[in-house]
Amino acid sequence: MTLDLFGSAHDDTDHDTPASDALGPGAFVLRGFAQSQLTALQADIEAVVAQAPLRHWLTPGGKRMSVAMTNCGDVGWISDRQGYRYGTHDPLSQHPWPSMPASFVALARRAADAAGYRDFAPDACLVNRYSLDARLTLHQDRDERDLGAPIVSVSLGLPATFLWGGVHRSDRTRRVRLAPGDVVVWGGPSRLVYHGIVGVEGSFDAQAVRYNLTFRRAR
Ligand code: MD3
Ligand code: FE
Repeated sequence: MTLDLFGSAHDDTDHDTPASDALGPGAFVLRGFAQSQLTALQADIEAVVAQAPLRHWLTPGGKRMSVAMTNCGDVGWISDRQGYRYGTHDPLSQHPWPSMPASFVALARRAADAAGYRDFAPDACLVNRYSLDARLTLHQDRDERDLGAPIVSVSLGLPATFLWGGVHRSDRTRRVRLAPGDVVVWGGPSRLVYHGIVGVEGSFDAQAVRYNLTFRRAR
């Protein structure tokens, strides 16, 4: 699949909602790209969580993260008093992380391809679960060995407000709403951009959460 991401050569005045927005150089929001697969993806998340439960990591400073996390794939992202890193085993069970469901691998590769990144082969999938009080403060993703590979993120459940900054922490930020089924691909000059999650949209009486799958080439 090829998206006409810049659309300069054709007339698209009859489209109210673009299929994709360029967030910045090398970064694209693919609106609704995973829409038809949300039910299947949710079932696969539940299977992963049954093997490796969601948990709140401690930051190196000893604070409990508000986002609950788990992993699947060859390596998983871990945080504790010793720091941030990727590891092959779940520290809770001491078992290897569950393997990445085929549906995850195929979606991540198809999305990367649509954004112009060929042959993306993620070896790590971080599963983030946001309840209404969860936040992810502005940060860079730089624990991966190969910063040349893109990152693909898939949103499910409640919508969220994503914060998109620049390569310096103090750069100005913009807010981007991420809805279920939206897929974002970040690479090239945008790979080290500061980003975060301001919060999710929902009412406190509903038992709803947001999930985000983040696919990376970590090793
Ligand atoms: C932009 N997760 O897990 S995904 C994270 O919605 C993380 O759970 C957020 O940031 C979430 O580290 C945002 C989008 C994302 C992921 C990696 C990026 C955006 C990125 C790396 C570089 C630039
Ligand atoms: Fe991040």
